[in-house]
Amino acid sequence: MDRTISHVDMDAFYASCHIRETPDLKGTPVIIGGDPEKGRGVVTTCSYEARKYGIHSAMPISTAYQLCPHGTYLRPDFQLYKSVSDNIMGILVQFADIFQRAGIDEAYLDVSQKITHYQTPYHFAKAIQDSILTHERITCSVGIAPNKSVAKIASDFRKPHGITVIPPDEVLSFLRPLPVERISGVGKKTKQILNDHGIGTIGQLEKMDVTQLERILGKPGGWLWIVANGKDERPVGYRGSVKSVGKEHTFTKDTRNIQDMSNAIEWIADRLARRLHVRTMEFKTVSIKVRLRGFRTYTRSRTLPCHVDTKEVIILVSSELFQEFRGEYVRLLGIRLTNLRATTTYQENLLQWF
Ligand code: TTP
Ligand code: MG
Repeated sequence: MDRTISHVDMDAFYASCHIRETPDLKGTPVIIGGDPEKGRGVVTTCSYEARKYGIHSAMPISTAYQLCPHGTYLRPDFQLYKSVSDNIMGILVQFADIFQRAGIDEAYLDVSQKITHYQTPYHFAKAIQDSILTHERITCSVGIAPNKSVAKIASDFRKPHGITVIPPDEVLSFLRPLPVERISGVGKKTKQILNDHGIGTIGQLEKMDVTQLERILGKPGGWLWIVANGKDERPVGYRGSVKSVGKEHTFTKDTRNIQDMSNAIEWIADRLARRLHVRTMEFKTVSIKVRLRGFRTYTRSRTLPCHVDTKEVIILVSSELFQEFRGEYVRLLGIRLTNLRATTTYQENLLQWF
């Protein structure tokens, strides 16, 4: 059955994060890099206005400065990028049947079901762009195609703030004229080897004999042939070996105040639920860790009848497990979720169990 896959990639991500914090920078050349004051290091990324001056990633800052002395040169702020990224992933996951974060500013979404609720794929892509722009003040580019590698090439096709939709019967005609380096993973070296063999476009890759390609490039040759022929069938999904997610809170002063406890539980549950959502995972076991005054530490767990992913369940179960410690002075409270698995199926509403 045909799938519909979307790849979403933020435009000039690091630069866009700074611009959203300082709106006066909007529409101006903004360059993020190593050590701008001393003119050392390289450009990490830059706004599209800076790209007009010929500035690009990996260029020495000193060269960038010569090209555009009036640009704004900023040091990276990774905490900012991480928090904006988490928020964006939280939005994107809601548009996906299956979600996969693929980097700080990009994600793959299997949208085969969800997209059918929209008038056209274009409207769906526009809804994603509008939602991220409204809530996070960042523009992004969206590709929609029948598989991951084509969706990725498509999202890059009309940057910035672009939408490119490639229906199944247009995959090959879309790919054919593009240079081989548009395929994710084809760097300078691979491009050179292919060019040396007279292969410049994806269309030429498509027509090659796969065994000959493997002779030239080894195993990656076979993979490039699959991509060029629109036959990438990799599923969207989080590939990682996360076994559990947990978070702890240490109170500034030992407390037995019930409100302090429920605030802490709610805060931790919120963080954990978000972490699960960006990975599209669900849990079955909730454990709490309680450290009382005098460093006595206890853990309690409960395994639920089925997998779930909601914050409300984390709060309910943790609060119940905490009951036996009511009245004690608490120093630290932690919650851990285990028995994780990828969310692929419709979730039962577990709240009915309580
Ligand atoms: P990219 O998505 O490759 O680049 P970008 O978002 O800045 O620009 P584009 O509009 O072309 O997508 O990478 C995302 C972020 O990752 C980028 O803002 C900075 C960081 N990055 C590096 O740290 N090193 C690098 O070599 C590249 C390419 C990006
Ligand atoms: Mg990007």
